[in-house]
Amino acid sequence: PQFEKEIYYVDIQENNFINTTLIQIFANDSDSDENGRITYEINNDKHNYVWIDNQTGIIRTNIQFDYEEIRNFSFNVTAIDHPNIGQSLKATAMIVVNIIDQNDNIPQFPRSSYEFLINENNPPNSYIGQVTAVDADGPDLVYTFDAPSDRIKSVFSLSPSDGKIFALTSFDREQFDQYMFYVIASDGHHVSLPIKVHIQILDLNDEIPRFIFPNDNNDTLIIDLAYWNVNDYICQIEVLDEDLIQTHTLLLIYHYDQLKNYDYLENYKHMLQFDSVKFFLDQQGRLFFNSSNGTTLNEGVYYLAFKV
Ligand SMILES: [Ca+2]
Ligand SMILES: [Ca+2]
Ligand SMILES: [Ca+2]
Ligand SMILES: [Ca+2]
Repeated sequence: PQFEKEIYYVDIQENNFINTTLIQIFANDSDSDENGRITYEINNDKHNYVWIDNQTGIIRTNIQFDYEEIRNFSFNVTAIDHPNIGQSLKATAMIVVNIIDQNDNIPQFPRSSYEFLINENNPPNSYIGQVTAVDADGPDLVYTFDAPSDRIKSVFSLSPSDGKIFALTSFDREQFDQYMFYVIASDGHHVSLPIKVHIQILDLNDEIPRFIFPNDNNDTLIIDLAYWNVNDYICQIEVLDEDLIQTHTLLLIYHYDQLKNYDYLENYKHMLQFDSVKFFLDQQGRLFFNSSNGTTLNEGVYYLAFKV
């Protein structure tokens, strides 16, 4: 017997049905009758992926192929004649099977949520982080926001090809300290489940502390000596610093020299007399009369200055 070819090449799409016909092979034998009757066998088929009809030479699949598991395989087939007398004669051919990829996997993110941190006051177009999905069919995925708000679209950009997230603008933690949005990955046919991206804006010391009390419109306390005890708490000096980390220090001013950048007061210097020694501030910014140095409060006006 003699095969038409030494090697047969066959393509088959993955996800085939079992028993799909791969190919029909044919060997010629010029002898007549039984001398020329041929049967076929598969040799060295360790994997058992296919089976052959030994009369017709039709080779069919035993399993459903998965391109992501196996991309090609080969095996040998033998054609045997059946002589009335003497040894049977054989011929061998090789079958090479190529499995063709289908887009049969959905892109998947390894995590359902991501958290990224970025300092406020970043320059525009700063890189924040990257989200990456995997797809067993291949790496060509497109990343997009999933139903983003106008605000998210105006503040973040997402690189479609690699899932990199950038800040379009500079963040101010004192305005918004976190953002949340969803990202999906598409392979052109399947879309991943949305993943949650949480972006936290980290604080920098960029806010100037301000006095809430006293202030320009409210800077005087009236105490009635008749009802007031010398050890009583007087008031809270209130300072607002919108930074998360409170690094400011509140001081009671004793001398004009402790003030900086107050040159405009130069002309009033002789008038600036502070009664600070009669008072003290505790760590919490609460103001008390300083009864420890034997001072007594008399009727009159006392001037205090604070610095933060
Ligand atoms: Ca595939
Ligand atoms: Ca895919
Ligand atoms: Ca800020
Ligand atoms: Ca800040």
